[in-house]
Amino acid sequence: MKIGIVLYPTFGGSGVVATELGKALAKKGHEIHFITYSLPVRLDRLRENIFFHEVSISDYPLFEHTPYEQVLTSKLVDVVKYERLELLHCHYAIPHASAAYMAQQILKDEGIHIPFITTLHGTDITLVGKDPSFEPVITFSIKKSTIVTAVSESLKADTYEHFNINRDIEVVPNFIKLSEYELENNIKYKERYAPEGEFLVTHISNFRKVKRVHDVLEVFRRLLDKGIKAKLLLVGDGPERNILERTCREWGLCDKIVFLGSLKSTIEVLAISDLFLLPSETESFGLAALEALAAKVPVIASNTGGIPEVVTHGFSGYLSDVGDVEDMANNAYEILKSKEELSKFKKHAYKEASRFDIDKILPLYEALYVKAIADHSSR
Ligand code: GMT
Repeated sequence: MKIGIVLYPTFGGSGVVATELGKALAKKGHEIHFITYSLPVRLDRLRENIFFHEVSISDYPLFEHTPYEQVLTSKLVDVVKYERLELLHCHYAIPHASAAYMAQQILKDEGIHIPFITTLHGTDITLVGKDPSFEPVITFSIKKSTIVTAVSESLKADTYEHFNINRDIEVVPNFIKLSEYELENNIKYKERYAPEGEFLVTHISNFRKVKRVHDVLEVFRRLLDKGIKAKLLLVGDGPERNILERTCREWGLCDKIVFLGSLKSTIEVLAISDLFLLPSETESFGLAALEALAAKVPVIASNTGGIPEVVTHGFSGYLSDVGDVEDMANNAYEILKSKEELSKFKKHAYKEASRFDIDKILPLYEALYVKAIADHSSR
C-alpha cells in the first residue's frame, strides 16, 4: 500500500509511535510518505520505501500566526495526488485529521478519493479540557475520519465521555520492537553513573506539569531515606527542568541526580536501569513505561488513564494513586530490597512488554488500512 503518515516530528510519544509504525510498514514493503514540518526525530536516515515531505511554513507579514493547517492541507493534496497515495494515517485529531478532511474534500472535487484514519493519542482529548474552543473541530474530525483508533481502552472511554460522538473507535495499543531492547547490560556505561554499584532509577519524559516529575524526586528521596543506595537518571527536557534542578540543589542531592537531557534513543539508558518511575497525573497509554518494560525494567507508576493496561500491579511493577509518593516509595523499596525480587520483576517486565511487540500490533493496523480503503471506495 502507499500510505501517507501525518505526525508531529518531535520527541513526544505520538511522533515516536507514528515514525516507528512507518519504518516497520516500509520494511514490510509498503511505501511510506511522512508528511510534517521537520524530519521526525526517530527517522534517523531515509530507508527503502520511506519518503519525507516537509511542510514548510514561511512567514508572511500579513499573518500574525502562520496558518499551518492550510499549508499542511495543500501539502496533503499535492502528495496524495502526485505520489498516488491510497490512504492517510493521521496521528492527532488537530490539526492533522481536520487538514486531512479538507484535503479529502479538495481531492474529491478532482475525482480522487482518499480515506483517512485518525489515531487519538490522548493529549488531543485533554486539550479540550484546557481549551473548549477546539471541541467542534475535534468532534467533526473524529466523525469524518474513515476509521478512528485510540491507543488504549481508557482513551476510548475518555473520548466518548468528552465528545458527543457515537461512532466506533478501535483500540490499537502502542507497541515496541522488542528485539531492539535485547542489549547487553553495558557494565562500563553503568559504572559511569553507578561507580559503587548503586541501583539506577530512571525517569523519561518531556518534563511537563502533567508528568509530575517533582514526585519522581520525592520518591527517590524517600528511597534513599530507606537506605537504598541509588542514583536517579532524568532523561528529557521541558518546562519543569529549572524547578527540578533547584530542588536537587536545595536538597543537596546533586551528586545523586543526573540530568541527561533529551536523547534520540533511550534504549541504552534503559538497558542499565533497575527501576523506572512514571508518576504522571494522566497518561493515555504511557509509552515510556512500555519502553522500560521492554528493557526488563519494572515500573512504579500512577494508577491513571491507560497505564494499568500496560503495567500490571504486583507483576511488572506497582501502581499507586496519583501523588501518593509515600506508597510509590514503599513499592519501589519492595522491588529493590532483594536481588530475587528485582530479578523476578525484571522477568515479568519483559513478559508484559512482549504483549506489545510490533509483530503483534502491526497486522492490526494493516487490517484497518485494507478496511478503510475498501469502505471508502464502496461509498
Ligand atoms: O505525554 C506527552 O506529553 C506526549 C504525548 C504525545 O502527544 O506525544 O503523549 C501521548 O501519546 C503517547 C503515545 O500514544 C502516550 O503514550 C502518552 O501517554 C500520551 N500522553 C498523555 O496522555 C499525557
